[in-house]
Amino acid sequence: MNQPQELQNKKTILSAVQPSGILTIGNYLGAIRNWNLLQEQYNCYFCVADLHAITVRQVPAELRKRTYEAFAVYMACGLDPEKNTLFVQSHVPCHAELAWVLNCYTMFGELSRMTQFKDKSARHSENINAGLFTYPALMAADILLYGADYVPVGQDQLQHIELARDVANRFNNLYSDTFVIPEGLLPKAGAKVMSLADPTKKMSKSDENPMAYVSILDPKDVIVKKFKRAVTDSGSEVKRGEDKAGINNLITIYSAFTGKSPEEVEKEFEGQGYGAFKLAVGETVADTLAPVQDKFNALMGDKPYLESLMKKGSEQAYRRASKTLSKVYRKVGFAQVK
Ligand code: AQP
Repeated sequence: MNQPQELQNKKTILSAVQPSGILTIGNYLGAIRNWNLLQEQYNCYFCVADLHAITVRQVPAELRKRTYEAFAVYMACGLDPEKNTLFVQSHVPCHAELAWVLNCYTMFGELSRMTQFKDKSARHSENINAGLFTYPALMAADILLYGADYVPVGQDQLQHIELARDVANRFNNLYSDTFVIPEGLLPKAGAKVMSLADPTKKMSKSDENPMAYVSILDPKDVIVKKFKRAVTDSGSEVKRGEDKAGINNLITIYSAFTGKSPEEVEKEFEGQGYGAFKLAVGETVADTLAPVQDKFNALMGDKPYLESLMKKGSEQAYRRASKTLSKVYRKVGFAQVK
């Protein structure tokens, strides 16, 4: 099927979030909120990365539920299924297939250097599986299948994008131009939201301490309580500084949610203590998320509708992805019969 002219001229975007927990304000600020801004300008593919999620042990029924929830969160945050291709990764088999091929073009040494692998293998020492190690090859497949020019992500994923670029270049040099070389796109604010329990660590949806993260679906009282209890230093001035990781993080969050610069935030709270500031951050975040939560609840109440969109999205994604895969199979020398 030929693409309409307007899609042919648009650059392509791909991004994803793993349904490994309820999505957090880190995922929101680092990724999904910015996807919204891109959907008009680009040809966008957004997927729920369930294949990635099983690199860490999941409870099957929970994973299934989280997959629906993540899909509904995407839409509740404003992603329009008419303008974007929204799909679930495991519904498009090309991801797993290309990942296998790319595994054979990704070096052991490269994978060993990945920070996420080191962090996650330390956190899950009982289950350091091969999938956790080769995760970046699957992520490269996600990106390269769609010829993505840009991949909007939080800072933690830049290293994986760098690796996807290296693998794509290696493949292109060995054969001929096959893959578009992707670039990471960082948000202006909120590229790295830190844990509320330990502000030297990234906020993660799978953190075992629920006080460490704020989920997009947390009720207002819970959000306010989590910010009230956020770990900060012993000072009282709302001002950024070295050794003030906690307050720096809260200023970043408030600034990302309000659009105010960190300097403006410091001025707004001059002379007020941490208590007043934490309350303001909690209320602002909760009030911004309230309409998202309302839309989410409505969507989750209509599963057949969500499933019809998942199906449509995966068919659309498959059409694009299968073209890239068959090109790759041809280049590496697999016999193809019609
Ligand atoms: N704390 C964060 N600040 C800014 N951006 C973030 N992202 C994740 N955490 C933050 C961005 O969200 C997108 C999806 O991430 P993912 O779910 O695929 O994997 P992740 O980066 O490992 O996210 P989590 O929440 O930490 O998941 P778990 O706990 O399962 O490992 C990416 O664009 C990421 O940059």
